[in-house]
Amino acid sequence: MDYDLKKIFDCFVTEGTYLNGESFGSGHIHETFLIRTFQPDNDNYILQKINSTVFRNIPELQENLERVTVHLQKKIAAIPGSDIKRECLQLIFARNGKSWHIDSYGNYWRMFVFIENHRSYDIVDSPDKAYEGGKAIGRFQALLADLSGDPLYETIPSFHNVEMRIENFMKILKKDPAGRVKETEKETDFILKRTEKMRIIEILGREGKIPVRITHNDTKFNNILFDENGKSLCIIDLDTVMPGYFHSDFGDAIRTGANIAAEDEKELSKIKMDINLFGAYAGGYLTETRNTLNAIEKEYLAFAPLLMTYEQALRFLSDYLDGDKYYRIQFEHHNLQRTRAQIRLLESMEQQYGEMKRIIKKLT
Ligand code: ADP
Ligand code: GN1
Ligand code: MG
Repeated sequence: MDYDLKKIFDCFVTEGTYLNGESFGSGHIHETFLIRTFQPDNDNYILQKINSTVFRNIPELQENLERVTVHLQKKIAAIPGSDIKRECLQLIFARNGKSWHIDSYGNYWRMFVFIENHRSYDIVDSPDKAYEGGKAIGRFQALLADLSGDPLYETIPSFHNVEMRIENFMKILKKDPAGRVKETEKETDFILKRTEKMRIIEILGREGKIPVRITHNDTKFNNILFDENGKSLCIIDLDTVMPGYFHSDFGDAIRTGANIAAEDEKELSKIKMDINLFGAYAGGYLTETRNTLNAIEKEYLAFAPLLMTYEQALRFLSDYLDGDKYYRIQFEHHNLQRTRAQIRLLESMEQQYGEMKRIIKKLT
């Protein structure tokens, strides 16, 4: 889709003037563009067309984002030697006084300062990066623990409620809206065999054994930006920062950061969870959170990557059966390929679960 990026950019309050704009990044949700400004000394920007199918209430989404980014900016600015421009996501306001702009087609747009010279990793190539990523997520959770005021809005209701996602999957199976159920019997079987086991975090939450905390909820490893020296810089993609369980963040970062292959790898034999990357991430994460997590949270930490990989397989498969309505896809059977890759990854984790539990026990 072609957009008049300059016209949209001009609706925001910026110092520099528009030079050019191009598609940027590999996110699955929004349409993201890097906007370069004419003046070399001025900031460049990330302009996003917000996915309004996924996020149904954009004023609430943006209010969360404003609160979270301002809170993080204040806290990070107080750390000696910090670089606020690169360590915090910074929203740019539109000329209408809001942090979003609606174009003449009814599309919602928002803008951030572009974090220069960052690196982001779809696949992690060293335990050092995994450790650093773990520390960054742990620190992020700690920084948000004292966010004051009302609870954040639930920008996507029941986002990581796997029981609800299973229920929804059953409905889709019954309805078969895209006529694809028949070709996914093997994958569906795999999912259905594990439904009981995967409910445990929800059950512990309901019993009050695992507390609700402010979590990121989308800790895909490429949402952690690094600097040129391999140090973590900034956590981005804050749309789903809201109340949740720490397990979601730990699990999703391992799902994406300890897999030695791509999230959608076609060649299933290439997919494996690397136990060293797992251990390194967990080590970094626990340096920041060891004193916060309660005993039950710690006990179930090793299970979290299995749960989040299961949930992701379930989500990709549900979307495939639903006719590809949620995730941006690059080719026709992309969501099925993604499902198969996540199933393979979960099998790899299941094989190594004993060792994962031993590592966490040692680290806690
Ligand atoms: P999605 O929800 O679609 O994943 P993100 O907010 O994660 O959207 O943005 C997509 C990609 O754009 C990111 O993976 C990252 O590469 C890039 N990106 C987003 N915000 C910034 C920023 N402030 N500075 C630099 N890159 C960014
Ligand atoms: C989406 O936005 P992005 O691409 O970082 C999704 C995550 C999934 C992920 C799978 C709001 O993440 O929940 O785990 O794709 N984000 C949303 O790659 O649904
Ligand atoms: Mg993202």
